Amino acid sequence: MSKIKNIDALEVLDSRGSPTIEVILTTDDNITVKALVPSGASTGIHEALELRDNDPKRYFEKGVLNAVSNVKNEIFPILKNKNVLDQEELDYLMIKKDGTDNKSNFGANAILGVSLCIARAAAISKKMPLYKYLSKNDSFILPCPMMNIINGGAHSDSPLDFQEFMIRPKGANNFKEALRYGAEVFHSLKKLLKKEGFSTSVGDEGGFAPNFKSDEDALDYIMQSIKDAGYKPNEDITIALDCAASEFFDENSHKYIEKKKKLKNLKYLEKTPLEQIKHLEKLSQEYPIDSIEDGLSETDWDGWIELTKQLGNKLQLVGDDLLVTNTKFLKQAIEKKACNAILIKLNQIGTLTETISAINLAKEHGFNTVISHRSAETEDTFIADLCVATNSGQIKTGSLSRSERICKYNRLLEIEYELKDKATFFKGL
Ligand code: 2PG
Ligand code: MG
Repeated sequence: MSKIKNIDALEVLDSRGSPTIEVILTTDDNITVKALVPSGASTGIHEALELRDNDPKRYFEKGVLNAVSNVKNEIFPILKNKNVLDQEELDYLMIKKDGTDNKSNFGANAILGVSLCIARAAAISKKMPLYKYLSKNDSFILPCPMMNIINGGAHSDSPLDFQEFMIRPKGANNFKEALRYGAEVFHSLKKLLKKEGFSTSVGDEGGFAPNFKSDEDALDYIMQSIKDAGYKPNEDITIALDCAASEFFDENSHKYIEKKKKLKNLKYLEKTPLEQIKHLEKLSQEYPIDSIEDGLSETDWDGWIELTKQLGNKLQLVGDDLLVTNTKFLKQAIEKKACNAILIKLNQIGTLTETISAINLAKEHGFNTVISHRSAETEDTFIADLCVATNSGQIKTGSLSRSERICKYNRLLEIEYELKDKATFFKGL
C-alpha cells in the first residue's frame, strides 16, 4: 500500500505562455509523480472553474499562485496518509471539502492536478502502466486520431470562425499508420499553402492558420492535400469539424454570425439555427465529413435536438461546450436526444473519477466518446493513457506539429508498441 506523504505544487507555463499548475505527489514508499493541467480558450459556460489570481501585477492576472497554495495548504492536509489506490474516495473528499458546484473554492486546476497524480502514483504502486491500471478490460483499442490541421476561431488569427478542421485517417490499419497518414497530409498541405502564397505559420494547436475566405476554402485545401499525399478522401481519410459555434452565436438575435461576415456587414449571411443546420448538412454532403463538434451553441438546446433529428443518423455530433464532461448535462442530452457523442476533457469537470463517470454513462447510452486536449497544453500525456484505458477509440490532440500535441501521439505510439497484437485499431463511426 502506498500512502500519500506529501503533495507539492508550483506555477509553470503552458503552451500559450500562460501560467498553469504542476502538482508533485510523493508517497511513503518513495514514489514521486507529477501532473500538469491544461487550459482552454473557447471554454463552455458550465465548466468547472479554473482558479486564476486576478493579480494585475503578474502575468496579466493569469497567475495560479492561489491554486498552488490551495494544493499545499488545503488539499494536502485532507489527503495526507491516504491510500493512493482509493481514487474515487479521495476525489470525492476533495469535492466535498471544496464544497462548491464548480470547484471554485480550491480551483478545478488545483483539484485535477492532485487527482491525476493519485492515479499515476497508484499505477506505479501496482507496477502497471497507467493505461492498464485505469482499465477495466483485458483488450485495448488504439484510437483513430482527429488531427486539427487548420486552426480558426479562438485558436488563431485566421478569419475562419470554425475553430478546427481535422482529418481522421480511418482507413489506416493501426495507430502508427494513422499518424503517418496525418503527418503526410500535414506536409502536403504546407507545400500547397506555400505554393499558393499563403502563410504556413501555425495556430494554438499546431494547425495552419491561412487567410482563407470561407470554410469551403479550408475544406478544398484539405481535400487537395489528402490527394497530394496519395490518399483517397472518404475511403482513407475523412474530415471532422469543431465549429465551436458558441463563440459566434448571438444570443440577442438568436443567430449564428461569423466574425468575417460581421466585418463585411452582410446581414443575409447570418444564420438562424435552422439555416446553420442546413449549412452543416450541405458541407457534409459536399465533403467527406463524418463528425461535427459544437455545430451549434451551448445555449441552443432546441437547435441541437433538431440537428440530431436531421443529421444524427449520418454524422457523429459531438457535444463539447454543450456537455462540459458533466453527467448532469449528458443526462439531459441523452433524454432530449441532443447530440450523439461527448467530448471528454478532464479539466472541464476537474477530477478523474467524474471524467470516467461521464465516459461510462455515455457508453451505456450508445454515445461515442472522444478524449480531448485543450488549446493550451503541456508536456503531460495523461489523456493518451486515458483514451486507451477506456477504449474510447477516438482522440483529438491537435495537429502534427508542436511538442505539446506530439507528445500525446508519441505516447500512443509507445502504448501500441508495448501492446503489440493485444491492441486493435478503432475502426469506426
Ligand atoms: C475544443 C478545445 C480543444 P479549447 O473546443 O474542443 O480543441 O478548445 O481548449 O480552447 O476549449
Ligand atoms: Mg470543442
